[in-house]
Order: sequence, then C-alpha cells, then structure tokens
Amino acid sequence: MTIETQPGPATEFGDEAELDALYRDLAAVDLRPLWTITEQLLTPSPKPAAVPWLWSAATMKPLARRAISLVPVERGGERRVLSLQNPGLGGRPYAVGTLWGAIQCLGPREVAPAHRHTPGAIRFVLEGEGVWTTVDGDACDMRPGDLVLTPSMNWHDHTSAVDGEMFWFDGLDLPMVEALDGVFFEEYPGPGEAQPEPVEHNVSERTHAGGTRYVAGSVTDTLSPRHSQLMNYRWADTSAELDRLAAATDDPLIRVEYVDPETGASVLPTMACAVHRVRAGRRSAPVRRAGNAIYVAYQGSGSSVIGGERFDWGPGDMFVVPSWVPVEHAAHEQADLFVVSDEPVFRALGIARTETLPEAQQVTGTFTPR
Ligand code: 1HN
Repeated sequence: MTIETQPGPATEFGDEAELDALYRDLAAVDLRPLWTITEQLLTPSPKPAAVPWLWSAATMKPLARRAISLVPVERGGERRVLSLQNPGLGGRPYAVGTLWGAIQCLGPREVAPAHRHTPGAIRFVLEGEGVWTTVDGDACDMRPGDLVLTPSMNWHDHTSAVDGEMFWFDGLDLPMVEALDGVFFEEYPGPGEAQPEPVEHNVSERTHAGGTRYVAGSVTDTLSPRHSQLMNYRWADTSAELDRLAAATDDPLIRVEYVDPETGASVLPTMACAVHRVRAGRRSAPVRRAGNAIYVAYQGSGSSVIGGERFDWGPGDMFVVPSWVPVEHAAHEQADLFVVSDEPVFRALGIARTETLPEAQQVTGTFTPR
C-alpha cells in the first residue's frame, strides 16, 4: 500500500513556509506525521486493493496444457502452477490480499518434488485421476471434488501414476505468512525427489474420517492453532452432507464447512474451506464479510453479483470476493461452489464480522473474462 501524505491543515499556529519546512525535516529523518495520513489508514470499512475478478476455465486450461508440453516440473521450479494474479494488487501474484489461488496441473507420470514450507495449502481437485499427494508420508489419492490438505511444514509432493492430465485448485495462506515475515521453505533431503511411496495409501482417512467432518453454515465458536489430522475430504462425503442438509430446508443456498473431526475447528488455523450449493433457479441473499475469499465453481452454472457487477460462471471457473464487498449467487442449474477464506484469522483476532444486506444489489455491469 502506498500512502500519500495529504497537505497539512491550514493553520493559525505558524506560517505555510514553516509548516512545509517541518514536513521536509520530518521526512528527512524517517518520521511521518499521522495527522496527514489518518484517513487512509483508518478507513470506516475495509478498502481492499484487490478487485472482484474471475478467471475462466476456458482461458486457463488451454494455457495450462501449453505449459504441460513446454515446462517440465522439476527441482527449482518445483510446481507447474498458474497463479491467479489480481489486477488490483500491483503485480503481486495473489488472488486477494491474504490468499494465494492458482490452477496447478500435472502431465502424464510426472512427479512434483517434495518440499515443505510455513505457508499452509489446500487443494481442491477439478479434473483427472491417478494422482496422489503424499503429505508427511501419507499418500492421499486425489479425485475430482476431493479436498486435500497440505498443512504448514508438512512434506508434500504430487505424483501421477497414469497417462492423463490432472488439474486442481491450490489455495495458500502465503500472503498472510509473507506479511508476518514468516516464510520458511525447505527441499526434501532425498534420496528421491518424492517421499517414498508407502505400501498403503490414505492412512489419515482410515484413522480420522470417522468423526464429524462437516458443519452446516460455518464454524463460529471453535478455534484451533492445530490443523486437521485428516488430510483428504472426499467429494462423495461432502456431496452427501449437502444432500442431507438440502433435504431439511428450502433455503436457496446450502453451506457446509469442512472441519477438523477432532476439534470441530476450521481445517487449517489460517484458512476455512466450504462448499456453497445454490439451488437451481434460486438466488441467495447478499452478504458481506470482513476478509477475503476465493470461489471455485465445481459443478453447475450460474452467476454472482459482486459489488454490483455480474460474474457468470461454470465448471472450473474461479473468482474472488475481496473483503467487505457484497456477494450474492444465483444458479441456472444446481451449482456447487468451493470456497476458501481467511475467516479463522479474523476470528482469532476477534475482528470477524458478517452482514446480510436487506436487498438484492443493483447490477451496474457484467464482467467480461479475458
Ligand atoms: C506449493 O508448494 C504448491 O506444493 C502449490 O503444490 C502452490 C504456491 C506458492 C508456494 C508454494 C504445491 C504453491 C506452493
């Protein structure tokens, strides 16, 4: 953020020339007078630099395929990832101020080498099969609609055992960890590029999937500094939970948040993951929340009004809702939107707020994807 110094107030205390001299002398010794910048620092409500934006699957996938044929995945580059770069963020490679979002792809029989870092990550699988992510020694098979966690400082690599291509969404808390000057990164010490493939896959699932893995709505009262020990949440289970909730209400929007089965908290200390199911032909109430979110349309199609602008979406499209910008969704056919947000951090800081607006937004324009 660049903060411009506003001219000082006209004053009866001294003359203009003396005041100018004071500002020059302050700047020369790295002091900044708050009274010239108060209004930019203390805004009545959040003023995110990131803008509402959408990246369409139709644009991203052909480019990702070109990258598969041109750019190998190997040490150094580590991952074939196309980050969602919000045009409001001045060239920073982030989807919104607090979250990294990206499409990642693996070509036939590729291995993205093992490493670990302090930023935590989540993967939401879009397309493909025969790939697993090994998380601290546990090979987690990835199928469309699955949520796979790679929490902070867990070793992780991605391995394709088949001839097809694989696409998934990556969400990371990297901008938050960067803002905290807390980024650490290590390459796996080997011998291979990937962790050894264990005899049995999906150990965390067999050990931890018995507990409660979803809550209706979102977590509001539980916080945990630990991440979930369950690393893979299966689409079949997520979808069954949505079906179960849908049977009990007629609301236009049905929401589930994935939770740590042991604590009931969000899956990672920094990021909440949820799926919003929008019923066919229905529109949700406009809501604004302090904090940023990235949406991934998984199946179905519809549109969202974000800050008065209409964004049309279908399977594989990704869009962002920056802090405190109102959003409402409508579905042509039943639609499932995966959502990752920074909500647990807002709750940890005691600054969470959400507001449901009384009336639908006026639509002032329609977004055209690039
Ligand atoms: C990372 O480690 C992955 O492991 C994906 O798949 C995206 C973006 C920034 C930093 C690390 C991965 C990433 C990343």
